[in-house]
Amino acid sequence: MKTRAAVAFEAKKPLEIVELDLEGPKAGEVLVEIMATGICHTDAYTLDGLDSEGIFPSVLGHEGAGIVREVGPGVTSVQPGDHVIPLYTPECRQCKSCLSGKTNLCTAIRATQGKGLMPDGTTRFSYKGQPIYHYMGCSTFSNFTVLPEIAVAKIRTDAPFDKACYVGCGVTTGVGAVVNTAQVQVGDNVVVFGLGGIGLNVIQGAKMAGADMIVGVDINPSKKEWGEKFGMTHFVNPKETADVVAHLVELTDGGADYSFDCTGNTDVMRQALECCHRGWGTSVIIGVAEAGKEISTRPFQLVTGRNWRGTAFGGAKGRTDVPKIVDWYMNGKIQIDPMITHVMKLDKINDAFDLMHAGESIRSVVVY
Ligand code: NAD
Ligand code: AHE
Ligand code: ZN
Repeated sequence: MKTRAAVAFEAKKPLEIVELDLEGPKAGEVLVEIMATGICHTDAYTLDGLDSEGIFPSVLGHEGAGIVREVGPGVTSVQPGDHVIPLYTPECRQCKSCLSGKTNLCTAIRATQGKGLMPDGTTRFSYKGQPIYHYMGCSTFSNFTVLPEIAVAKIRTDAPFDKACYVGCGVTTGVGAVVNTAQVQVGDNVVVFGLGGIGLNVIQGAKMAGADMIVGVDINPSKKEWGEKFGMTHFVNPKETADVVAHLVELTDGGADYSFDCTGNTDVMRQALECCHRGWGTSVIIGVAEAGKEISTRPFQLVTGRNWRGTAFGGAKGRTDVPKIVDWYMNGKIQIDPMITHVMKLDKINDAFDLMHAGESIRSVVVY
């Protein structure tokens, strides 16, 4: 079949809207009509050529929601008409990682996914006879996409696609980092670096978990008002603060119980660790750093009891947890609507990247 898609032909170039050829689902795969997709900073990072796994030409996008239109042989868990969210972290429930119960990082298809391929080692997309690669196993910047059955979460049919798509990455990552990875407890003090599409979800997760102080840190002063909408109690602008770490340690009476990096900047990651409380504070890295960057600190920071952790997709097990997070939204436990600042059609998708780089959007969503 044909599908309209925004294709990343080359790094650092705008996406091009073209009609691609799409092969139907093979065994264990499903064809999904994407109804809406968010644009996450990770898409921008890959398009900017900063991802060591970036492959071109490809169809980016990993934060979508849509409807199953066709299933391949052997598919049993979803059927045509089901509403689904594509999962860049699948859940096969059979691999060593899934069976361990210790991680959400399913390994069933990670090797091919990282090469822009379906599990059988081929692509379903092509343009003028040449292969176009998949991205993070999702490729939601195409109106239709093919996904492995284990990489879709079935959600309720009354959830609006233009909001539910955000659960495909930003909401789950931010809220999940708090409730699954850090397991913030009532009364904890939390510091969040970077109040964008992820950081604001960390804030609302911390509020939901009953955190006491929720300190937001951002170099963009307009983020103060944004943080306050979701439960931030204090705001720090590093551009107006001589020693950010010392200031945060004093503000939190000795340091954060939990801090979160939602910037992808390795210098900020160090600050996030070092503002944690001596003896027990834990810093969770969410931000994705550009290829070649490394983190550092004095080992003494760890010797004296600070913990450095990371999280992918908020530690969420996609097929199990994503439908629950959609329920939290539908039941009013978490907010999504105010964070979706811009909605556009596919032909304006490059505007979403410009808005993000200018710090003018929280989330842009493309509606097909
Ligand atoms: P975003 O662009 O919406 O937000 C980034 C925020 O960081 C902005 O508000 C910006 O002003 C702020 N910032 C930049 N430099 C800063 C600094 N030096 N100090 C303080 N604040 C600073 O991006 P996003 O969509 O929220 O994504 C945030 C990061 O999380 C990205 O690196 C993205 O790739 C990553 N991410 C990771 C996961 C995961 O599973 N681990 C999932 C989604 C996104
Ligand atoms: N490909 C990069 C790493 C990118 C990365 O860390 N991705 C996160 C999700 S970001 C979503 O917006 C992730 O899930 N990582 C775990 C995984 O298995 O990819 C690189 O450095 O090569
Ligand atoms: Zn993302």
